[in-house]
Amino acid sequence: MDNEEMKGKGEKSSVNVNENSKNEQLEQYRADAKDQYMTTDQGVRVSHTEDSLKAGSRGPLLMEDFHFREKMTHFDHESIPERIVHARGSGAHGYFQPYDDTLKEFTKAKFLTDPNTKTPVFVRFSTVVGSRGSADTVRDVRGFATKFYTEQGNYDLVGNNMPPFFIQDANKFADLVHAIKPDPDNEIPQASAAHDTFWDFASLMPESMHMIMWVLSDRAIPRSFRMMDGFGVHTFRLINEAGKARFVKFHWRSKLGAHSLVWDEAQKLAGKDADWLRRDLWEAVEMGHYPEYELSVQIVEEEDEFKFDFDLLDATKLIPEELVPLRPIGKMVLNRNPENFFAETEQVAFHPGNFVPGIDVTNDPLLQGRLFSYIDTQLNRFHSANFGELPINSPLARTHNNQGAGFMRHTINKGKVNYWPNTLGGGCPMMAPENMGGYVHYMEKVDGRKIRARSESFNDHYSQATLFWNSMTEPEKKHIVKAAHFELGKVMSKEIRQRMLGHFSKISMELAEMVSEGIGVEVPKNFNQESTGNYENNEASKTMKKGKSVKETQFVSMEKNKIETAVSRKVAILLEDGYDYCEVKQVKDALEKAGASAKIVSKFHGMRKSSTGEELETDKSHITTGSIMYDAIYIPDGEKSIEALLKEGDAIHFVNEAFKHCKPIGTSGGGIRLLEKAEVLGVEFADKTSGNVISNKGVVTAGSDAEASEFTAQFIVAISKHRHWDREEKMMVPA
Ligand code: HDD
Repeated sequence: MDNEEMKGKGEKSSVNVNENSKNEQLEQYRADAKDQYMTTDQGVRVSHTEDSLKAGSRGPLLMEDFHFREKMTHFDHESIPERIVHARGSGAHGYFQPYDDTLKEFTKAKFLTDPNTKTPVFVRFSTVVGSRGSADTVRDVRGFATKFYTEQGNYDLVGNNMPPFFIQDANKFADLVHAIKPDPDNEIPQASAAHDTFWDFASLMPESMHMIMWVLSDRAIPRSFRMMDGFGVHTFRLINEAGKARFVKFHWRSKLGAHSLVWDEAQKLAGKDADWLRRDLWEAVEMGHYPEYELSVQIVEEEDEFKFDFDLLDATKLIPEELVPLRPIGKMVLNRNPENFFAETEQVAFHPGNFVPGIDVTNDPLLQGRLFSYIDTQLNRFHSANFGELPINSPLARTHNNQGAGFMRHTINKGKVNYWPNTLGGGCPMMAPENMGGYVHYMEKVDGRKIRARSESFNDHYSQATLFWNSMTEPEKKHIVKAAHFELGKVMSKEIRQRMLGHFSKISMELAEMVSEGIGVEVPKNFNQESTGNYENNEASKTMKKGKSVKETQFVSMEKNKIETAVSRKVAILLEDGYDYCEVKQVKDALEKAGASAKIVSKFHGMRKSSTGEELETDKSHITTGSIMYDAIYIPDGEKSIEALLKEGDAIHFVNEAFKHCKPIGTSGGGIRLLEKAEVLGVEFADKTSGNVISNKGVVTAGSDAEASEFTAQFIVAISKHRHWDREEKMMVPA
């Protein structure tokens, strides 16, 4: 579906109401009524909106001023309750298209199997903990929720950017959220897990340890929503035409790879540009750098259910890709920004229980609990069961049922018959048999005693946390330790800190000792914190104990799975009057050709004159930007320009900070002097006057006689690698 057609989805808003000819007439009337004039909600043209109607120009306001009353009333009601979790989010429209029809063997869901269909989607990315106005770059899980407007109805894949979850049973969700949200007495801290209540809860919940490792990792501070993977988390079911079921896990992989910020940068961005991730997504879509994600599945045959050493129904576990490889099935492209944040991004309502034929639930107790929560919370947000009629929520597939009335009903159901079965309405709306697309729930055999318990097969809380730790690269391990120093360093209770160290010691003694160093408590000996869950031993658990497992996986580390590309990377060009125009032009052109964007940063806004008289306009002044807003920096040669930069504290800080944040830096000739002044240490530079180019630890330097093309080629390689952690040894942030 192309852009124009996608727009059609947005415009569908009015379609619900204007299917009859009276409403078409109304639309026509509205179109003819020259809509440049402001009107009231009743369509009456407004002659003056600056002043309210008064009894004399110094007198009291008059109630008969219907324009004032309506305008004020509308404004007073312009908000709805924010989401209890995932309040802060950003959305984009796009489409999903399967590569081929190979998934037909496993599912009858047409949108996953027909390569000729582009299914419209709306995606909302979010943080979990913070309020609607909180900063984007906080350490948190990111929501990754996708609504597929399929021909067979809406399917929602409501996932996160991490594959496990904190808890195994939905009954703990309220406790988890209470613990991580700001304290109830003083509403502090905003959008952060770093306080006693969260770590108190986590330290009493051994089942959260795997997820805790992910949250302490760089996955929790993504560089961009575009550079983030997504996971369906639960094991779901795929059902094929013959009714055969298989277990499935869903994965989104960003085509730009998964990349992170560094913690110091994330914290500074929260102040300097709290909208960092939202702006990045918006601007990328506006510029045509459409974010793309590959959808893959891991499929497990029903007979293999007990062949792993973890339970497929346990949402705190992932399936290592060594045991079940990913099967790529299609691509999602986000190519259109919402036109109205409130109407679309705020009012979109997801539900992990919105399924289409071919996809079904499992008995994962977390998933089962979610099936209740989402519709319940939407009722709180919209105060009406009619939220499904909102344009962003209404399916492309035609809706036809006897549901009617209620707050804000839009659809005008006609006739007298609103019950089923009926003869007066010709038996309509009719039931759809399975072969006509009717949804038939998978007939899983269920049989058990009523019991408030979990299967013993859920009772291993450390193996996958250890697997995660063992699979990290050295820099990633260090970042986890630093994150723990911060998070637990903010915890006042030493007892809680120590309990967490106890858990870390069960994950890895190396981890526990490294964390212990920074938080002032000893690793406890013989630590044992039993889970508060009620685990029941059963046959399944015995079989699973002997199941397949791995000690290390290649697929959880961002570093090991890095995709190298310069596309959409932001490069700051630091210059002042007197720069080398020819060099800037060549480098800028080459960067843009490689898909990066290059922006000129100077002390002040205005035109900057080169040594040969050409002029370039400054995009950002130092006061309005900072190195944290770029992926790389480039300082062109030019004696006067370099002399000026050497005297600018902001420019020196810019370079120093980018260096400490492990970002690529490129310069030539006299620019090397700026690197020296900015304490770019432990890196080999080219001789300033030579013809050499040297790339060392992401710092690319060229002598004044070097070929610009050789410099740009190496600089682009350095940019593609994103961060150069090998500098971190000596130079670790804060900058
Ligand atoms: Fe949830 C929102 C993802 C467990 C209850 N959840 C919400 C959103 C995402 C997730 C992405 C935001 C949707 C949007 O952008 O509007 N939630 C997850 C994942 C979970 C998970 C991946 C674990 C696998 N959630 C979970 C549980 C419960 C909830 C166990 C309750 C039993 N989640 C909610 C909610 C929210 C929500 C309270 C708040 C706003 C909304 O639903 O629409 O119902």
